[in-house]
Amino acid sequence: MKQSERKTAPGGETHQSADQAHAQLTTNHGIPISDNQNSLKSGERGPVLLEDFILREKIFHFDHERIPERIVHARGSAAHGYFELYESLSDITTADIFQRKGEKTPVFARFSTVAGGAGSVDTPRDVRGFAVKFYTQQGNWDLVGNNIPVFFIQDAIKFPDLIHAVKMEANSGYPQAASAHDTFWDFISLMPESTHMLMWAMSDRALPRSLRMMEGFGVHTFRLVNAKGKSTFVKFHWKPKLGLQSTVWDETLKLQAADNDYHRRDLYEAIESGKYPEWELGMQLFDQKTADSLPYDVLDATKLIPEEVVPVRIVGRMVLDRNPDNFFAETEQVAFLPSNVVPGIDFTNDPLLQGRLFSYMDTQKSRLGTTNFHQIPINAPKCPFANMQRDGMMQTQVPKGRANYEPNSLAEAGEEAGAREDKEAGFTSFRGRPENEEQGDKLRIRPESFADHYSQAKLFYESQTENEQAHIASAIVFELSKVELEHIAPRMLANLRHVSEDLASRVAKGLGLTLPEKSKTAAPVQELKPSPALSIQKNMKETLEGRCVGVLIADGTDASILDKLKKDITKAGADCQLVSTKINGITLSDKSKIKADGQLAGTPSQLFDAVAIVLSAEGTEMMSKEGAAVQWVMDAFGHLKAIGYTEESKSLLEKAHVEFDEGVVKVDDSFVKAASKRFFKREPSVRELP
Ligand code: HDD
Repeated sequence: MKQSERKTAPGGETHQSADQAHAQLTTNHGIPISDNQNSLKSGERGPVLLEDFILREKIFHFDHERIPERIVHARGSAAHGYFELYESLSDITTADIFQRKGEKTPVFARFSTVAGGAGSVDTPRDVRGFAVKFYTQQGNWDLVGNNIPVFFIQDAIKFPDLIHAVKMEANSGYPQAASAHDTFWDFISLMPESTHMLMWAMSDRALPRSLRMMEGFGVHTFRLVNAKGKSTFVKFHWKPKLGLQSTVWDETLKLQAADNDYHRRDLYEAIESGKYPEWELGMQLFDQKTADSLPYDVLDATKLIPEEVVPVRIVGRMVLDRNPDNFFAETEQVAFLPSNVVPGIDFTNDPLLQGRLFSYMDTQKSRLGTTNFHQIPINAPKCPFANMQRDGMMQTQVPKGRANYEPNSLAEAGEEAGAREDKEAGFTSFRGRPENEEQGDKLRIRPESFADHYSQAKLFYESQTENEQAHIASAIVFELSKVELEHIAPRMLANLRHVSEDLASRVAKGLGLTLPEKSKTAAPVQELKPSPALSIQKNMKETLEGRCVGVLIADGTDASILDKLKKDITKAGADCQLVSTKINGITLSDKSKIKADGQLAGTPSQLFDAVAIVLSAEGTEMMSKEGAAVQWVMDAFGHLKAIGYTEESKSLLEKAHVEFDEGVVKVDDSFVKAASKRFFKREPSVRELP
């Protein structure tokens, strides 16, 4: 019998009825509903009646449940939390959030991919959005950044072109969530200013292991302004407590098949289990003199300032400790606006930022349908707010009185007079520099200081480890191999020669092409000192905290070894997940019965940071005949992970062609230490790198 049939009694009534445990079911207009199972018909087998307002309202609402997805960053996951200030910054800024040491400010953070639609996978090669709404006592401050500190373009007027080029192609509607196609590389190869960010996008930064293990950046140079009106330039950084970690490309591809929601689930489950994700907020603070001394323009969003040049000062931390109650109401409806700054924080003339100040407000109107989107609870400030703006679609506030204009003298008649401006505490824009370049002629022009498109791309490449450089080269080879128009790859190679001759020739070799002449540059390429802070591998934390270890078990697995292993893994701050051919009734060596967390066929090893194989001799024999088990071990090895094993399991490793290097250890005390890292040195033995 079908579920639906079981629930419904012969008369078409359900067994449920409104009682103390359930609120009364009503229409949206409060009319109680007696039957939510059957539409209103004329006769038992007759036609459905138009009169059925209960049916019509339900279907009407359902038909309109979807709103336009974000034009970019459609796929995202979010959480609530707080920001806690480590030290007062009152000497640098009047921003209320930065005044009182130890004070906590509520936040809502949303992480996203850029190119894919709302239902696309979590793990494509892509930039990740890192947007934080701070509900400060002086209004909402939105820091809408990415996990990459620079951007593809310098001027907002190119943003629609960039996004059209990277999204699925206009005629065919594919590829979804992938930059490996003609139009992206056509555009990029014609836009040398994108080369620096391209290096980041082709690096492991675009393959984060977890949203909890990536950095965030405000990208633009902003200003902090103090009580004396003095401005300090600032670049914002988020540093993850769990350290930086990425996956390798083959693992990423396989993750797309293993779990569509890999990052979303990881974030949600970490918070549910009380392992609250945490980042520290850092600031690069510098003055005009420093800005003028740098060999690039701080208003150019394709440039970063190496941490070695201007250090990052850590000023507080963000902890995400609560999942949204409702995905749509919160994660989908949250509206970030780079124009949301609070007194004490201000913009610079970065032309990309200036364009964003318009774009986000505009997009909310088309997504959320009304200028009153700020009244949706997730968007509303948590401090009082009042002005003379009125009405509009979906107005939910009921302002009292007639003070909907200003100035008014209604107070003199004892009437409610409404809110007034505050000359002292109100937002005042920074006046600009005395020798104000804002007073020039009207021009559609890029400043000369934005002309250098390759020096920082080169800086980034040269700051990577050898293994990371190889990953960049192989990513470009992979992507360009998908490009069908034959004139695009040579044009890209001609540009890459300015980044690095080594990189260009590796890519050319990988594509089977000869190196073309160098392209023309608008400015000479400078020698900048490499910045070790830009490499993931040079800064990786050796830790198992926040990670997940998969343990392959079967009937006969040694109970005491498994028990100790589980304890060691948990003690190191990681999750331990048991994987077997069946979920229920696994009988261990001591005859105890346990449950596995995942069935082998649906729980491949790419879901784990390290694996252990704890099988008896019979278990090993059985698993050796199981293709998925052999693949499980083979992939863990190929994805450069630690593998722990028991003596009895050894032959399964041999069957999977595992080479016994420093990352392959016996499941004893040394496993947790090995599991705390990845073994990049192993890579040349498992795949050819360009
Ligand atoms: Fe953007 C969304 C980050 C340039 C126009 N952007 C969006 C989101 C992030 C960023 C994280 C998702 C926010 C969320 O979770 O809801 N965008 C950036 C960064 C940029 C950038 C770091 C460069 C430094 N963006 C940029 C430009 C424009 C836009 C130059 C337009 C001129 N971005 C948008 C948008 C979106 C958006 C179309 C889509 C949904 C939304 O705003 O709310 O307006």
